Amino acid sequence: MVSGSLQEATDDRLVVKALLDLSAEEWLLRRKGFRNSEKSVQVNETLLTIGNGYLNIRGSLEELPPGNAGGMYVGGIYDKSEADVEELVKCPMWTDVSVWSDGCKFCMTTCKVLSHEQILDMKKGVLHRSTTLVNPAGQIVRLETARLVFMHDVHLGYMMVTVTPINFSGPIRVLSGLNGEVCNRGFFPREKLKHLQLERIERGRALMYIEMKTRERGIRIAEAASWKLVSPFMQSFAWEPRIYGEKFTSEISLEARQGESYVFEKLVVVATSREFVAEEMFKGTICKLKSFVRTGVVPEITAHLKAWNEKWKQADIVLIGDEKAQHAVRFNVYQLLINAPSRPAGIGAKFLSSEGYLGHVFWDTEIFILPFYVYNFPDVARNMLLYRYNTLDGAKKNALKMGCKGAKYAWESATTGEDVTPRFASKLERTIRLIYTGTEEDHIVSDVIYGVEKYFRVTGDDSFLVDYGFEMVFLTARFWASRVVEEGDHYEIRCVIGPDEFHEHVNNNAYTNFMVKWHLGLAVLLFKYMGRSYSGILDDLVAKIGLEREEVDVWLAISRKLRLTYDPQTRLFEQFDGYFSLKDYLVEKFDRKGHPVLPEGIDYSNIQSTRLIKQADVLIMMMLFPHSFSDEDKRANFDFYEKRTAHASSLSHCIHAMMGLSVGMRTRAYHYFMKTALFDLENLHENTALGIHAAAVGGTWQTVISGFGGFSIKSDRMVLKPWLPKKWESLSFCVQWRARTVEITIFHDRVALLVISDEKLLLPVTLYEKTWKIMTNKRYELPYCVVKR
Ligand code: IFM
Repeated sequence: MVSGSLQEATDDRLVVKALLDLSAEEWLLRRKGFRNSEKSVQVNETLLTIGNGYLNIRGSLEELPPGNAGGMYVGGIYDKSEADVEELVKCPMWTDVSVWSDGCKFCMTTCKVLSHEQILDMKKGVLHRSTTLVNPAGQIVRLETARLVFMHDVHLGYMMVTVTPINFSGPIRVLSGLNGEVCNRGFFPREKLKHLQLERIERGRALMYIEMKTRERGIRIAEAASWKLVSPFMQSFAWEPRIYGEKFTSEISLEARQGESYVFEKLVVVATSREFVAEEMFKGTICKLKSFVRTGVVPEITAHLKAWNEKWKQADIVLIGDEKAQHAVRFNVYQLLINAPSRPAGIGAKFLSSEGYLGHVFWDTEIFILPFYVYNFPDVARNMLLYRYNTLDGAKKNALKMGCKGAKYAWESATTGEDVTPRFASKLERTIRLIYTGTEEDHIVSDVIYGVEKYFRVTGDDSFLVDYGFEMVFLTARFWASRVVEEGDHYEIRCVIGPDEFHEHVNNNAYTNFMVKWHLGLAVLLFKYMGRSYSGILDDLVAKIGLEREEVDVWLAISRKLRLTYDPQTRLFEQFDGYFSLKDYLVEKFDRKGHPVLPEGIDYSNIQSTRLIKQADVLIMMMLFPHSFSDEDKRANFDFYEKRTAHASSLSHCIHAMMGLSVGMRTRAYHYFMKTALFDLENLHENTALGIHAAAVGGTWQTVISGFGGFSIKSDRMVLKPWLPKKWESLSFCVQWRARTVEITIFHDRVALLVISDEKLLLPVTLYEKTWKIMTNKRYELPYCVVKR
């Protein structure tokens, strides 16, 4: 008979085991061996990032080997101080651990590494590490760690550290603390930028506390932690807390016995002054830690595993027959899951995985990343769009600064929405050159509105439109009306940069102009819709932003008469005025990784005078509005522009994958899909050290769902035009559409479909050319034949 407390202890052990046992191989990302190179260390750190959307932590080794770029980032915490512009702040670290024996630290670079592996368990959001080291004195130690931040309570973190002396007995010291001595990496080589200043550092009985404040905006970040030896039970060991300036170190020393494993646990709380008023920070954070310590980690683990399970239940994509693609897709979905903001916040171009692009928010967010959340977690999508609403004041200032009206979303956005694009290219591009994107890459304004419309179309969330969306659409439409130039019987937009950033200061970029045409048309429609359905609210809004009927008439006129150059003979859209007169070169050579090599004599100083482009431009316009262009037009433009694209941006491949599928260039499409899906896993642009390419991650999801799955929503119906590569036996995914759950499995000849809803409804579904009516809550298998192109 097992006693109550023994039973509880056994149950607790089972819960911890459920967390720490590795999931099946397809859910793991393994990084084996150690290469003592800065690049390799940092690539691993990026790939092994853990997080929960509130805070993310790079997968740095606990003892922080030379060349590391470890860091923890909390979404939305930016600071400028001496930096050129605001940047995402590196926060105090709590994952540092070091093990010492005989005055010698066990470290990857001063010891011999006998074995080493880090494993990211993507199913549970846990990072494992197992390393065996031998120090110069011949002492062998095995160090095992597991760390996570909780998904259900984003303020909590946990780490388990196991130290085993393999061939010796004697004193060892194991140190861990709270490290406020952190700096951002800065702009120039070896520059370091300090964004935090110490507010309070305290120790209690077995507790540590640090509170720091951003230097400019005064946002406080507090961390409280407990660090304990939990097994074996020992009568005598020493615990010594020490404070060195901005660093708290808690040292446990003990007499270790050969072969015995010593297990330490760290429980952590992270909070900011966005959750607690400054005076309550200390009390609030410490109380939370105490209650965490009191109830222990087990209930949190249970809730964490449940939260991850639910996330994967919604977002997992099962792709039978292509292990490599399956693993890569899981990795990309994992990234999207650990970066979902639980409060109104933007998502940076590198997620929260690093300081790359200074943590700024670009068009990547609405065009590449948002669709995943719209279709899987509409609340998260709403939070992302609320960030844009909350930054409208900044956007108004941006418009004013350039002598325009209304609101202009920033090309690079941070706290306020005022443009924070750096004026110079980063040191990472080696040469210093002026950046014009902040003043010219204005398509961002309509990209944000594209996100708003997509969110509304898929979720049907009228309240968002009423409370925020209408105002966003109208103020940005007003910006365009003041930005365009009237020329004879049409309108133009001059001096812009389109998605192809090789060509600056161009007039009438096709993508920009098409987006603006659509945006102004939408504003007119919504104005009418508001008049019909929300006349009272329209009156309030009209009063708030001073909107006049005549202004809306002007939007309609501009939308109709904005220039777009299309040649009916060739079916080509000219990317911008004069593009077709530029010197023509084709991309014909590729390097060993398959990247386009620029033709001889062409480099970034003269590429502007050629037709070579950096990334999809006209093609992204066609991808975003698939129903607005004929198959022939898509084909002609794909054939023309693909040959001239350098794919010098991670945003390019997924667009080519989706467009390739829509024009029947399926082998090319698969090639581009794998490039996108493996972008970081294979470090394709050699810059994964600087963070995850969030747009490629979102683009991977889109390519699977809208590309291979051929899934889209067209007004009241689902439209499916699937195509599976030969080796894929099936593709299964699940989406949310107007509070319904849609489960889809695609085979080569049929689609299995189930729409789960609280209501009994008959819904139209178009599968290739045929439209079916299906009942909610009933499983269907619909046959189809792939349309040949
Ligand atoms: O937004 C992109 C841009 O299109 C190309 N350069 C990188 C930016 C951030 O990802």
